[in-house]
Amino acid sequence: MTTFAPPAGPVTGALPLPVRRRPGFSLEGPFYTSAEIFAEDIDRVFSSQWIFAGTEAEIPRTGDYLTVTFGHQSVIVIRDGDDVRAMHNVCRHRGTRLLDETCGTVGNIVCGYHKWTYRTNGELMFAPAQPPNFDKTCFALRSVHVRSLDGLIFICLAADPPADIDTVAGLVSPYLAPHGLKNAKVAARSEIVEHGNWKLVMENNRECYHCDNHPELICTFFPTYGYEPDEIPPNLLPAYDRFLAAENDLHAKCDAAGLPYEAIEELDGRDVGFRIQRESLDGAGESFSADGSAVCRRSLGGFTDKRLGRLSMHVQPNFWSHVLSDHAVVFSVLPLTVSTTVVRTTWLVDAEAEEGIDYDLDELTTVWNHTNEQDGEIVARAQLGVSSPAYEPGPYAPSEYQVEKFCSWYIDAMNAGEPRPEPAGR
Ligand code: 3BY
Ligand code: FES
Repeated sequence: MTTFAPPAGPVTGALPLPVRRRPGFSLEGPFYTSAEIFAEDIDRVFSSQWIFAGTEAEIPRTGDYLTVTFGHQSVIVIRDGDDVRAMHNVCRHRGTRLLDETCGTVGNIVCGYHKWTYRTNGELMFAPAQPPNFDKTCFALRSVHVRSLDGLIFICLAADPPADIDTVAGLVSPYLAPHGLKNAKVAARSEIVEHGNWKLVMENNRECYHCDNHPELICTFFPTYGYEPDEIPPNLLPAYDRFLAAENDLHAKCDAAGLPYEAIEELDGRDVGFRIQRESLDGAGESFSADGSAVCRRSLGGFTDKRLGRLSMHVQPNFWSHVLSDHAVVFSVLPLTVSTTVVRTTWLVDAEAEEGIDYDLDELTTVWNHTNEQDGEIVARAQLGVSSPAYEPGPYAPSEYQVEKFCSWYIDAMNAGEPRPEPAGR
């Protein structure tokens, strides 16, 4: 638990360390508006902790790659045979950015400037017109630590990444493995730029206090998310009754199928703050759709029962996901500038599922496309408000406890993180 020392004044200019906040209250304005704090966010948080990069399903064949770009960092995540590798997107000749696209396929990685050419394992294989004694082995791309949690790829740029990831991998595997995400297929991707600081994007995701802004989502996502039973507001009591009945049904199914559903929640106080839980969905209980029925005819994981709710996983600082019986939707949040943030959404279906036969792309993506757009507007308005001199931190409601945990994790990460860490590898 952070001990609250009243801030001496607003945090301005160079970052005074340790950073502080008032527990239970939103962060002070400069955390969302200061270029100096943004630079520290990139170095102390995004370059020091494990961050979500994408899914193995996006890079099934050797040479398939993703780029993950945040602040001044850019990383290539690439398939190399059975391995997933990650390396800085920085040429070892004179530093040029190597790959510009967010995803694609290469035979080798060729720098556009002077054609230094790297294998998919990062080794330099060709550097034109160098002297005979030039030692290519000294100029492999700088590697970045990478871990796949049952198909969800996390990277860490620190030389010595938090070891916590192994514990978390073990805890979440029984939940994730049955869905076979590694062998899923990408049905759709979207990338939007939200006009707000990345922390506003994450804080918004961590609560459902605002969920009446999401008419499509709350057709199936119970808006009682985050509330204790005795805190349910009167207008949500009918939904809560449906939720309790749906939970009973789900737990019976999961017990019969041997699927874990209990929440594991360690969102702060450890390096890899995370939460995983299987929860029921409203309506038909199968998927994100207007009536809750499945939007893909093929099951993701070979389940015969479609009414398996949503397996949801959150990892600090930049990830959330929902894995359903018919598809999965995963999100990554990548800070671009102090007031702009990329939100990537990827929809996965079974590898054998065929568009137009098993699923309709619009039906599959409509709920989260609408929800993302609505959240983008919320975040832009939040950024405007916190940028005003009139803004002062306000109190979180009890159902916003995961926003509190996010902020607590963030403050701890800022205070623990190393400024400008040396990249791992050679
Ligand atoms: O985890 C999620 O995706 C949801 C969506 C709305 C609020 N949040 C808790
Ligand atoms: Fe890449 Fe010269 S900077 S080959």
